[in-house]
Amino acid sequence: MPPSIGPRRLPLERYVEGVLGGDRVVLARAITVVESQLPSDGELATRLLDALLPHTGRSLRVGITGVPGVGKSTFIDALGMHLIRDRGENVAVLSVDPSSPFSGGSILGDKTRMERLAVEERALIRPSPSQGHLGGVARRTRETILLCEAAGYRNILVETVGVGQSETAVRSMTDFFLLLMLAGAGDELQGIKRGIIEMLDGMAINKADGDNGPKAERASIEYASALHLFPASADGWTPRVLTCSSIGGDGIAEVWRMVLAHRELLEENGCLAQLRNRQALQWLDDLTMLGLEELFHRNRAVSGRLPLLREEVRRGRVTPFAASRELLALFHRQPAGD
Ligand SMILES: Nc1nc2c(ncn2[C@@H]2O[C@H](COP(=O)(O)OP(=O)(O)OP(=O)(O)O)[C@@H](O)[C@H]2O)c(=O)[nH]1
Ligand SMILES: [Mg+2]
Repeated sequence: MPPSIGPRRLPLERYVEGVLGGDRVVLARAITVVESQLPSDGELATRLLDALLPHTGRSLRVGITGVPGVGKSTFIDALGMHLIRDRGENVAVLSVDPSSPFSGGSILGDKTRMERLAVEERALIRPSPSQGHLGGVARRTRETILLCEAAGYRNILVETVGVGQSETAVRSMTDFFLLLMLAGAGDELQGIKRGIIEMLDGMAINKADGDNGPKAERASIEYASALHLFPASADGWTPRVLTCSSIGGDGIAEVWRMVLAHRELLEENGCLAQLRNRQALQWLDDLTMLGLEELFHRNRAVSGRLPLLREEVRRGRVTPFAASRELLALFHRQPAGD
């Protein structure tokens, strides 16, 4: 095995020791390795994850979604402070934001919305990897979850900023999926994709403060009855609807109690182990597909031909079917042709 490659990389053992010892600086550097798109970091990242894997899986992983402005960042700040101050625990906050074109992703700007958490010793806030498409971003978030777990973070909150596919990705790597909603914004459940409703374990109507309080209560009753129209999930859990105020702090502890109740149920009925198995299998599939995709795009023959073929398809001279067959044939002839 060659020693670690590239500038400013530590030897593998230093990362492993540092992460397991909860060293935040080393953890941050380890995350950078895992997020790196440099081929030379790939092997180091794999060995690091292999070494740390036995120390993962013990945290509570919660996915949090909701439309822009619903208060996700403010909610995470309040929940994080509850975990730290009231429960004496620690928390890592990650995000999946494949759409963000800005380096650092949106959570960086969000730190202003997580002002209390941002200065907490026991909180780690990590922005979304800013490059790449959803598959790559999701892969790196999943691996960052594992690094945080190995570093001793007991609670991992993953904010999804995108709407649509990124929810599915986050669902596949978390244990509890929470949707934040507003009372009276949009026409109740109709505005939300049915797919998202089917994925969630809980809903919290945020901004239940001031004049909005009674409206939020009414909305929670409506949402709860609407949720009952969906088939019960196989793990025996019935999604609950609560109200909260991320600014005032009311209801935040109750939301967390719901997450804990869900965890307890899944531990008792054995579904947690199944869930973790499903997550591992999903991870395997994602990694494999991603690896194939990378190989494909790195392939010289493919990348040389692709722009021309795209143009031909655009002009209607070649069918997409024929073009894709040609590309796959090129790839098939020499899969490692880079
Ligand atoms: N009254 C009230 N305002 C809130 C509450 N939670 C958040 N807000 C306000 O709502 C606005 C949006 O909050 P954010 O936390 O940035 O929302 P977000 O969902 O993270 O938004 P994006 O990151 O853009 O998707 C801010 O002005 C917050 O101060 C709440 O519980 N009550
Ligand atoms: Mg936000």
